Amino acid sequence: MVRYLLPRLPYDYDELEPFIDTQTMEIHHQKHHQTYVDGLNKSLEQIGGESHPKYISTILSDLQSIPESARSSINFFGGGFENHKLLWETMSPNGDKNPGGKLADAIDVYFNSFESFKDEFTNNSISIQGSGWCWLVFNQSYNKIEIITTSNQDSPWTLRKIPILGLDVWEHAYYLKYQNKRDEYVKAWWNVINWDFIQNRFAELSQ
Ligand code: MN3
Repeated sequence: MVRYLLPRLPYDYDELEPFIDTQTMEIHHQKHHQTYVDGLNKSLEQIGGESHPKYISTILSDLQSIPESARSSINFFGGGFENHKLLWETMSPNGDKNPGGKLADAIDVYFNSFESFKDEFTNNSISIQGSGWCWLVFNQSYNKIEIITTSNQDSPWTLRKIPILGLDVWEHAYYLKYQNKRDEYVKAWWNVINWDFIQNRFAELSQ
């Protein structure tokens, strides 16, 4: 049966300094993400590995096909696995300050400008009550991009929306450096976004 593995980071733990600190990156990747990987594998074992081989995004898009006994744990651990995988991929120590290509055009169409997109995304992130994520997603049904928020580890895939960019606002993502100041963490995070990766992802999705 397929076992999920902790994805490697595309940079070192200290490379997102000073915006995201080394210790937070180490604990977030080695401990928190590993917990989601282990929980996902265990949950799939409990249902005998049926639904495999499939990408986790396919499983999350059709949770109703999972036996009810494992549905909520696969939602949580599978979401946690996939959400963090994207989080690592969408950060970079030397990213551009803003997107280009078709994504830049789409942002202008749906949010007027990159600056107003950033404001809206920031406000949504800060307003999440408790733990969750803020997302830029591609809504395939309407062929458009949207900002959404989800609670806990709920993945946009469970809403049949494709995550393009996601920000983790669980306290474990920022508490060591920023304590309760989530707004300062969100502001810092804009400095480490891998727009190159994100605009390529969007270009492939929106063909
Ligand atoms: Mn996290």
